[in-house]
Amino acid sequence: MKRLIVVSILTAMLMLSYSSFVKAETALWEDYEGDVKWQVNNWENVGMVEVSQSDEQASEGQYSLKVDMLEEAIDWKNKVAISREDYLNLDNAKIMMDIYCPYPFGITVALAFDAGDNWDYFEAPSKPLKSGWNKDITFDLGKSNFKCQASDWKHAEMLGNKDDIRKMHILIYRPSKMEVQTIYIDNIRIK
Ligand SMILES: [Ca+2]
Repeated sequence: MKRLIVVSILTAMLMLSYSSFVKAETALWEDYEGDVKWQVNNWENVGMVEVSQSDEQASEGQYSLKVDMLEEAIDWKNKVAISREDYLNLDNAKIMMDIYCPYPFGITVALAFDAGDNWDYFEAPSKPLKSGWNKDITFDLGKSNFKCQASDWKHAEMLGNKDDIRKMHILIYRPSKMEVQTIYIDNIRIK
């Protein structure tokens, strides 16, 4: 009987550790179900934008992040940028997210990071959004396709200090002349 109990406990422990291992494979990092942790960037070359929690267009749970772009896009100011501070180890990582985009074409999304003690900026190539749901948009952070100061702002470098990320930025690029627009983001995962 005693041995049976020990075996049962061991089996339960094994199953528990297996389930936490599976969860660690793809971790939900941002679900927008709680307080909004994202700030709007006020860099010179970004347009006005507001973010808020929304109960529309959630792909996970009940809420998403509503991103209201409030200014006409022009050539040198053709994007908006929102950011969340967090210490992350993104070595060998991929980032996945879902975006609902009600517009037919022309909008793209990119990820960027501030990394290391100097908070150096690295930006991944952008990906096009199609009309409607864009589920599982995936950024592979292991490629030499980041632009940064060291690459003279060409997409040619590895993400530096990827085990010491300080802040994640989501950038929405828009064609010139696009005016007020709203998209929704949800379910950001780290794989
Ligand atoms: Ca959600």
